[in-house]
Amino acid sequence: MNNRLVAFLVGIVIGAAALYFFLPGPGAPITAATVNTTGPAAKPAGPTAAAGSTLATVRARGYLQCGVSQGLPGFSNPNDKGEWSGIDVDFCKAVAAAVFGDATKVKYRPLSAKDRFTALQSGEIDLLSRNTTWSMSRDTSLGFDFAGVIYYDGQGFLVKKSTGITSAAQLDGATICTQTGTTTELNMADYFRGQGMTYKVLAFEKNEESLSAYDEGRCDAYTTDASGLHAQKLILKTPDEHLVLPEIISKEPLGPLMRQGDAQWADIVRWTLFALINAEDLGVTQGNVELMRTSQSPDIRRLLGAEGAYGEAIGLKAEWAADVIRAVGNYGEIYNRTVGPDTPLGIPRGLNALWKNGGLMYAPPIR
Ligand SMILES: N[C@@H](CCC(=O)N[C@@H](CS)C(=O)NCC(=O)O)C(=O)O
Repeated sequence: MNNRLVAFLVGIVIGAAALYFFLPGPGAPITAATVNTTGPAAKPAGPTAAAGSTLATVRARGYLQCGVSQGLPGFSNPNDKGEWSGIDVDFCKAVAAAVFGDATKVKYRPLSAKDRFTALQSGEIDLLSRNTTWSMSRDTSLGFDFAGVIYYDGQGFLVKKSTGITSAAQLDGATICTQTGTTTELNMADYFRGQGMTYKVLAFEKNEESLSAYDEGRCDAYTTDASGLHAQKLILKTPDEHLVLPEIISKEPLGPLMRQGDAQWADIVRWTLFALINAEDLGVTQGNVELMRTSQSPDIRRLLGAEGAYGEAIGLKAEWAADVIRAVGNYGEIYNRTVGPDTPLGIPRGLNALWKNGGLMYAPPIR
């Protein structure tokens, strides 16, 4: 036998042994290791969450690390005692209530638009709840999963009334202030190109810088999500002297997101959002949740853990959603408390009304 033939035969023996030891035999259990769940196209630069580990990490740490914005009234804003409030903050509390039965078990990590994604990818935070637009690249190549939409928004412009500008069509040649690391910058480029108009951009990493640049008259207009315009108008020196233009130039579905690759954690975050919306849909409120636990409605019973094993299915206790509603109320209550018509922001429900009231808020059923 020559050397090449020997090498060939040895190769066959080693290969057969490897197949014998590593391939599952007939009837062998199919485990995560034997099933390719990610599909052939691996993510280029995705995050590193080990499957199923986030819940265990959060429990072991004893609190949720929730990424929020650095200060945006109605969404996530600290008061002078350092207490945070807003729709994004309430969602952090909701997830803490779902996991711990205690909405105070959360720490807020204020993040700029630019830093938010690295903080989530690196594992510094468990969840990003920071007026973040769900876009394809964020959902795919950046390696995240969005839980759903907590606020349907769109981008607009703010101008000084004294400029006489009443429509975005009059912004040709304007200097516009905005924040870096946002969809805002990209949409603005698309909009002006599409309209055949030119513009100059003054973009800052810190929002307070872009807003004060606008307030000081260094820009003709300020642009961001319409909710952000309503929120930030309040911070300007003379809010009444400014006007939100009628045009909405983009879709900004804002939602909480987590690292891709941890299906259980994604389920927890997603179903916390759905529980808030379903609670409003079913008339379950912070005030009536105890009473509702004795309701005969099967939908309400399943939501509140009086029937079925829905909490168990996501690694939580039966009353997880009841704990969420006890802590923060339903979606409508959160909306009204943070950004709604009776708050300083005064934003009507609009697209964020329930589906049965002409809006887009619709959650899959718990069953
Ligand atoms: N929804 C857009 C914009 C989000 C954004 O960062 N907006 C700014 C302007 S409203 C903001 O939240 N600033 C507050 C902060 O940086 O803390 C996105 O996801 O890119």
